[in-house]
Amino acid sequence: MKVSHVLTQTLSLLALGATVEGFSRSRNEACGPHKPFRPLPTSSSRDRTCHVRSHGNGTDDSDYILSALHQCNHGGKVVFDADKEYIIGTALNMTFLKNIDLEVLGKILFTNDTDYWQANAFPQGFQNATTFFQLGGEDVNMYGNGILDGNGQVWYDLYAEDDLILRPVLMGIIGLKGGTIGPLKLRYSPQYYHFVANSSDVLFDGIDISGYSKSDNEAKNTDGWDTYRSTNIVIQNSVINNGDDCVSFKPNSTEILVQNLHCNGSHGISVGSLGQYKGEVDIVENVYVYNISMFNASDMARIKVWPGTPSALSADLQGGGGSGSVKNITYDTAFIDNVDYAIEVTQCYGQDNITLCNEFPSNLTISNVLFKNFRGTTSGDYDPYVGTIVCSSPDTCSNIYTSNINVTSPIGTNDFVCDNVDKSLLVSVNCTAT
Ligand SMILES: *[C@@H]1O[C@H](CO)[C@@H](O)[C@H](O)[C@H]1NC(C)=O
Ligand SMILES: *[C@@H]1O[C@H](CO)[C@@H](O)[C@H](O)[C@H]1NC(C)=O
Ligand SMILES: *[C@@H]1O[C@H](CO)[C@@H](O)[C@H](O)[C@H]1NC(C)=O
Ligand SMILES: *[C@@H]1O[C@H](CO)[C@@H](O)[C@H](O)[C@H]1NC(C)=O
Ligand SMILES: *[C@@H]1O[C@H](CO)[C@@H](O)[C@H](O)[C@H]1NC(C)=O
Ligand SMILES: *[C@@H]1O[C@H](CO)[C@@H](O)[C@H](O)[C@H]1NC(C)=O
Ligand SMILES: *[C@@H]1O[C@H](CO)[C@@H](O)[C@H](O)[C@H]1NC(C)=O
Ligand SMILES: *[C@@H]1O[C@H](CO)[C@@H](O)[C@H](O)[C@H]1NC(C)=O
Ligand SMILES: *[C@@H]1O[C@H](CO)[C@@H](O)[C@H](O)[C@H]1NC(C)=O
Ligand SMILES: *[C@@H]1O[C@H](CO)[C@@H](O)[C@H](O)[C@H]1NC(C)=O
Ligand SMILES: *[C@@H]1O[C@H](CO)[C@@H](O)[C@H](O)[C@H]1NC(C)=O
Ligand SMILES: CC(=O)N[C@H]1CO[C@H](CO)[C@@H](O)[C@@H]1O
Repeated sequence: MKVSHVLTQTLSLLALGATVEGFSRSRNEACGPHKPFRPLPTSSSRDRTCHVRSHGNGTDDSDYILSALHQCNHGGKVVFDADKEYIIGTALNMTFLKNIDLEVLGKILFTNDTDYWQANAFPQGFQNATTFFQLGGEDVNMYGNGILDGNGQVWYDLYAEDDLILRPVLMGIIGLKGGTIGPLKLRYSPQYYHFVANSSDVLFDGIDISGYSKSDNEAKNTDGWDTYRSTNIVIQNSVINNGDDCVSFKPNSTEILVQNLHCNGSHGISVGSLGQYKGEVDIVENVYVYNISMFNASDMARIKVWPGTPSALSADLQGGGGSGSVKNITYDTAFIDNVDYAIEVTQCYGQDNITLCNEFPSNLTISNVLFKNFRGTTSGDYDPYVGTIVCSSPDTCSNIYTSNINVTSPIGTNDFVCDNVDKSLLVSVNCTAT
């Protein structure tokens, strides 16, 4: 039964991917079954085509790419040919794009020159994130089902030696207003697969993410998407095989719709972490997450907020004390298999000492959250618990609801840890511990 579920899901994703292959100019029509918070703008038509040349001998093709983009900007289509491999060894600032398509049929490979990229990748000012390129502007579509390969192995190995190295994000979507990204295959990102910042009205559709380390050094922080300072974003019909958040809503993500995802090996669909930086105000508001299949993960639905006082769990995981709010978040319809927690709400992120956490309640409030229609089985890692909903004080959370949560552990228990929340609103959840 499990197997047939996986097959059906995969087949339906393939079918959906196929319908966008021809590329629909109406981004809004391409969204389904739920529509975005605000209608997405329609793409203008393209009237000319530029093929990107490649050296074909391992030499950096960046100049060829930039010249094709300039030639076909304002109404054209740039094609990365099917039979070619393009090498990118230069950080590309592609924020000048307007009314242009990038059709990636072949493969784009980023060089393994970690010294160059650490010095030249674009710093994005959030969690030390840098990006190989920044793609932005207005009305930009990138599709074709070709491959972007981040050559991650050298980075996974280097990070194991020094966790302060700056690993580039594969897809930097920075300041994009109106766009469709996908179908595309993304492989071996050194860090997150997408960083989406300062962007609005963007649809991600038919993204296939995969890339594991071949050495003993894990591929870490390989989030599928991190959204930041962005609004009206849709992420749908995608398959994500990774080792960190499948999708993560970072500070100032609003009006985000996520639907029809198959996530495998991840940390779930996460709000946060938020409140990491003292003095900053983080807002995540109006998020709808629908129809997620979550396999072999630490969490399905997760809201992670730092406590009111700073802490340092490790060199690159430290923070706390920031303020803000998480409001109007819905997780509707989820199937889980081998997932540690179906639901995890914490305001003690990054802090192991619960006494200390409760002494300094989070400055970031959580309200109007709904989890409904969950089914499946956990991993058993937290037996007898299958979820935890814990706030740092009775005043920092309000209106957290659950309904139709039918999740059990492999030994048949359905216990939840619930604290500092109104348990009368937690319908179908078995709060047995505080
Ligand atoms: C790669 O090809 C270009 C011509 O496209 C040539 O100028 C360059 O020397 C070649 N580099 C190598 C390493 O073969
Ligand atoms: C990227 O290009 C834009 C213009 O398109 C420019 O305003 C911006 O400063 C550039 N950013 C970097 C980091 O070079
Ligand atoms: C980096 O890439 C070059 C060119 O493809 C290759 O010759 C070299 O072995 C690679 N280095 C590492 C450390 O993988
Ligand atoms: C986003 O825009 C703000 C304001 O213009 C700017 O300061 C910031 O560098 C931009 N990029 C990111 C990733 O926030
Ligand atoms: C999850 O990924 C593993 C590889 O790490 C693969 O063997 C397995 O089939 C995947 N499962 C699902 C349900 O996608
Ligand atoms: C997020 O939005 C809040 C409220 O508008 C603002 O105070 C804060 O500076 C923003 N944060 C970022 C990182 O843009
Ligand atoms: C809250 O989110 C829902 C979608 O889950 C949306 O329909 C509604 O308009 C949002 N509420 C507000 C006040 O924006
Ligand atoms: C960012 O990098 C600096 C310097 O390498 C380091 O001190 C800091 O801990 C890093 N911050 C994060 C959030 O990784
Ligand atoms: C946890 O925090 C409390 C309150 O600040 C403190 O008394 C206690 O020693 C801390 N425990 C550990 C293990 O650090
Ligand atoms: C919960 O799910 C199990 C199978 O996973 C099913 O047998 C049972 O009928 C479901 N219960 C409800 C109340 O939906
Ligand atoms: C709640 O959990 C307890 C302890 O595991 C169990 O005995 C009880 O049957 C559960 N209640 C429901 C309604 O499932
Ligand atoms: C900026 C702000 O609101 N800071 C407060 C965060 O919460 C701690 C206690 O939990 C207060 O001491 C701070 O003043």
